[in-house]
Amino acid sequence: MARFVTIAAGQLGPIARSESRTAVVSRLMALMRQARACGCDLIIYPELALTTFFPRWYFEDQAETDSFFEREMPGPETQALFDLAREIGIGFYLGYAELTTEAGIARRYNASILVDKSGAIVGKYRKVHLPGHAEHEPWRAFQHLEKRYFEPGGGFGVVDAFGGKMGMAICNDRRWSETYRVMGLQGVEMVLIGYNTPVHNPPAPEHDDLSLFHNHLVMQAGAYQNGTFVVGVAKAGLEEGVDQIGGSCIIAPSGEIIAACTTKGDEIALARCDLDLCNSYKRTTFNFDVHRQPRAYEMIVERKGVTTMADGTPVPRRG
Ligand code: CDV
Repeated sequence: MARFVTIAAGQLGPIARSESRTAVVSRLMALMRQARACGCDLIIYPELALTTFFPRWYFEDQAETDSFFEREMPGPETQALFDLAREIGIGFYLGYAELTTEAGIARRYNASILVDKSGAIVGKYRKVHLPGHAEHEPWRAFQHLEKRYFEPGGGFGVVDAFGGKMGMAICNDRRWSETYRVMGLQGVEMVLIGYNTPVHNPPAPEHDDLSLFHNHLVMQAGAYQNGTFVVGVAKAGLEEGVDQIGGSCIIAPSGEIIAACTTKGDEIALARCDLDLCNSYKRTTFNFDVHRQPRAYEMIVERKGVTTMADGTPVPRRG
């Protein structure tokens, strides 16, 4: 018997630094209503979806940095989104900056939650792969200070929700094959990913023309190699002078893109996903139990990076 879950990729256009959370939540609610009117069970929003992408600026004042973080979820401005989800019966994935206190110490994460149709949080994820740099680098056209403002999360879990096994990742995580494989080993059937990706990569401008290609390449490969749906959702367009890619899409376990946004603004792309389509891949080509050879992969967890280049020189750092 087919297990259908109807998905909306809820892409956002730019969010200005001056835009209030309440205004952003209204935009999210408008997309949510459209998705539900189209019969969707779940809408996926981007990374850090409640504010502008603040790691592009260097702040010395902690209070200024913290103004972009959520201290509670739902909080006063986000409660309306949870209320609407429950009222109309739709779930959502939401990326946001999380400020929490553990043993009296403030901790900051680039986080996402999965909320079910009753408005309950059923999954929580903290971004593992934080790109960019920790110190001010004025040579860049814009900063990417995720390594300064966040600490990495602890791993990739999978939850039973929406009739299947759902996993989450955030932006740069999608470029790492380990992200998908760790969830693949837990039987994941749908990986939800929000992102903010500038077209221009200051340390490697030679990649700029390939940014949309790389976006789809990694998510399509992750889907196929793990027999899972992947949903990638952008915050796109010209945000505070920085052009960000769109390319939001829904990918089947075959690796094929089955729905995609066509603008760089607020837009939904829809797909009715049969989670049982994962089985054909999980039981044959990518039957891990039958075909994987973990002993041959030991180096993956034993070492972090390449220690030397092929010619014996240390690996140089660029960006
Ligand atoms: N928000 C991100 O993680 N962005 C990175 C950029 C910096 C390359 C990404 O992987 O898209």
